[in-house]
Amino acid sequence: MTEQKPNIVCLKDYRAPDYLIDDVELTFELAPRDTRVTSRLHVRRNGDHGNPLRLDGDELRLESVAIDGAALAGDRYSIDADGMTIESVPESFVLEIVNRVDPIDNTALDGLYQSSGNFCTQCEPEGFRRITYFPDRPDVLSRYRVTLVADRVTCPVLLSNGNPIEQKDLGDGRHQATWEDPHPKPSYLFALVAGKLEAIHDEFTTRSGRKVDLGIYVEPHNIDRCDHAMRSLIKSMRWDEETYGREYDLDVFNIVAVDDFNMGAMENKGLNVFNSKFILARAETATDQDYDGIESVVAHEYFHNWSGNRVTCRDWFQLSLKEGFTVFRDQEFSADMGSPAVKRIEEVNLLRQVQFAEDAGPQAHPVQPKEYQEINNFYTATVYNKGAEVVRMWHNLLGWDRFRQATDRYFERFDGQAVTIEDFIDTMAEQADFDTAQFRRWYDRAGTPVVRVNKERDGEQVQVVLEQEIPAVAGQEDSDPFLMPLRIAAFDGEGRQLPLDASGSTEETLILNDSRTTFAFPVAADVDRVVLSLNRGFTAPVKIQHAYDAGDLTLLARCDTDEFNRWDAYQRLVLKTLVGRIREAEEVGEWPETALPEGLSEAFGSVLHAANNGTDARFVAECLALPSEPYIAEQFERDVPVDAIHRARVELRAQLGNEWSQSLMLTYKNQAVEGSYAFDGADVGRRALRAQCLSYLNALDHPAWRRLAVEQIAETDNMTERFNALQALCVRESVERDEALEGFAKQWADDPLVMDKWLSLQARIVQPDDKDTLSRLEAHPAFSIRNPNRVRSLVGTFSRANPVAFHAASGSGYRWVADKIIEVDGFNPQISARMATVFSRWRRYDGARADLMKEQMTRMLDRPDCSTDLAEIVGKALA
Ligand code: B3K
Ligand code: ZN
Repeated sequence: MTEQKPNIVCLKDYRAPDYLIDDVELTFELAPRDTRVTSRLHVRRNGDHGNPLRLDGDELRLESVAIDGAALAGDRYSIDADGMTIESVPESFVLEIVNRVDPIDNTALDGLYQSSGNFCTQCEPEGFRRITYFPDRPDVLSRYRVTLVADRVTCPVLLSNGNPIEQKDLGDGRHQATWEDPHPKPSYLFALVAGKLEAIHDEFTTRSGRKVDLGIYVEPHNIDRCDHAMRSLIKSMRWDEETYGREYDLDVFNIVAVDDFNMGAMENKGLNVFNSKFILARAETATDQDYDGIESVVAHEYFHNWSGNRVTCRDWFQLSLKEGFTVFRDQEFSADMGSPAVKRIEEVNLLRQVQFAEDAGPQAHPVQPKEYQEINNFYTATVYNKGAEVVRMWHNLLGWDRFRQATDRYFERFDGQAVTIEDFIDTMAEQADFDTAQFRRWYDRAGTPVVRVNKERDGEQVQVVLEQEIPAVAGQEDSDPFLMPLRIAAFDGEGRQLPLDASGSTEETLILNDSRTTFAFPVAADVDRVVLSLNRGFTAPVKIQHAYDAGDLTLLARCDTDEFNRWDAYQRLVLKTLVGRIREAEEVGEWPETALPEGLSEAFGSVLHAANNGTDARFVAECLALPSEPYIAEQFERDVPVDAIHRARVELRAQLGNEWSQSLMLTYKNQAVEGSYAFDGADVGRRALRAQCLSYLNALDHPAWRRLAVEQIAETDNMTERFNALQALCVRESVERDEALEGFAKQWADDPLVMDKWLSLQARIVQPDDKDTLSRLEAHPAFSIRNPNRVRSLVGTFSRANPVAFHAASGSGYRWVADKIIEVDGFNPQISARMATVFSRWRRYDGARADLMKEQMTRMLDRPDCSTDLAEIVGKALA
């Protein structure tokens, strides 16, 4: 066990910086080993005090320190493990520091490192201190002038933030380029890239007439995979002007794609650095899902230019200020680019599966956390996705016009400043006619509220009672109610939408702000049945409990005019069937022989047939997708029946496939896409629906359906259909499956992003205790433990999407994953800590499994060199 006491950073301890730095001049003499960094900081005292100057620094080799040109003797400053202190300094001065770093040894991918031999940086949140000594906190904003010096042959491209100022040859085989960023920014937005890269270029003229040169830089062999990202960038720039009135503010905007990257992408000012997964796409190698991901991540990083860069965070407790808001912005952008209902379904799926789970476990924290040990552990679904839901509620409560007035004011008032969530709330509150103090609870209180809804019919009136229940989590035990908008409607037994008031309006947004809220509406005496449609469009990020019977859900799945709720009703129906079977098996002690419930079967058929009657095929595909095993597991508070969940799901797929095989086959044929691949809404929908049909059919042990998949692989021109068919074949064991997997590996051996798909498909199907397959995959040339994308594809998918093997009763799954985490922790703590969250909710599993999980967590923690990142995650889980 690490004996060191964790260093806890608390929001309440925030103090303004003692010194500000107006201008930064950096010179990098780049080399894989011994990169020399010369930093000239124009420092100014902030306020009246005699405090020393403290600079953060991590793993730096100091060469010299000088103030106003005079070198400092060793006794004028001190160096410790976290930085440098200079005891007495003038009121304002120029501090020159020279230090060295070794990018080639930087395996944590944080700070200045190399990817495929090219230099790149990642500084958010605390990576800049791994480059040079600096007050590495977001409330110190400076103008940067950066000069890069490097070998002309190995580094023909030299990029940094802002606008290019000059480039020259140094005559000794090296060249240099200088970049200047006129917009003051915190150090976390600094970036440089140098290497052998090629670019595609385009341009965008802002509505006030600024011509912006756009560039996407990639390794030369990827140059034919950048067009979709460029189109996405241009669409994002236009959308932010049209929707939020936000214009771009530099002469250039560059994006660089790198293969080794800890997360999705980074919004460095004017120089976004991306995980290549979120840039590279062409029809033969990327799926529709990849195309979607690229569009939304490119948009997300671009939108940060205002929500994050121009207006930034005072400290890291304010992270959701930029992330929640920017996620909401990118969600709305994607909704506008495609199908709003499908987009909303995807968002809620993620929220329910990842954020609700996080919010119910040992890592639960509010949207604005109050303390942390390692800030990198707080880039979470709560900060990002629940944060976005909270912004969405502002938007729903204020309405678009007032919300937009508030965002205009926010950007204008705080432009160039580092601000707080409180500042955002205050600006929204100026437009609000409700109790914003109560609304603030969404930022302060962890846990997912439950809203229990009861309905009573009293003659010609329906009385709806809504009660809030606030779970005790993470030491927060109060049960004060939240303020939330909840959109509702009602239907009669024929599926006709009922008026909710005398004016005839058929939808109401209730504002719940008490533990108990009632709402009544009149119904005609001859209406014999009333079915409520609750939390339409998922207006509030809560769990709704209401005693729906199968008939209610079937009716809503067919008739609800809110598409999101139509999907939700169908999913609830499926979930009800699955959970019912699992519980029955538990009760009787053996697996029940159960026929397919008629209501569910009919609902399935009517959803499937809706695609032939003009319903968006993509929406239909979303409905037909069975709830994932982890989401089914969420329905069980303890002793999660891992194996029964798997079995029930497999069995239901086969029953539905069997019952509807003819219609599935017909739909599969009808939805075939004519012509060559295009990333176009209608075609994407058709492919998604065909994928579902093929998966249901392949749940049956019949060569004809396997042949269909094999033919699809052979005949298609694109990765979406190839991958979907392979995935369908993976629904059960077969010779065809094994041959297809082998053929795929041969064909795409040289394409790491495609091989990630292959790794994850197999991680998903590897059987419990099959150590040989895991060893074979690990040893495969497509895998590398050093690359985060590979690790996520193999280890991440195994631990999150293959519960039967991860939770194998022998403990072999836990052990294998823990081995990988320990190995990764030796060189990349951000990734090991993230991987370890899969163990966090060990208490929900039966005693034997819980003990085995605990044992592995103790093993991870009980190492003298356990990183602080991993120690925080595992320590909290075990506490
Ligand atoms: N802001 C970055 C995330 C940085 C994560 C550092 N561990 C990407 C984004 O949310 O846009
Ligand atoms: Zn972001």
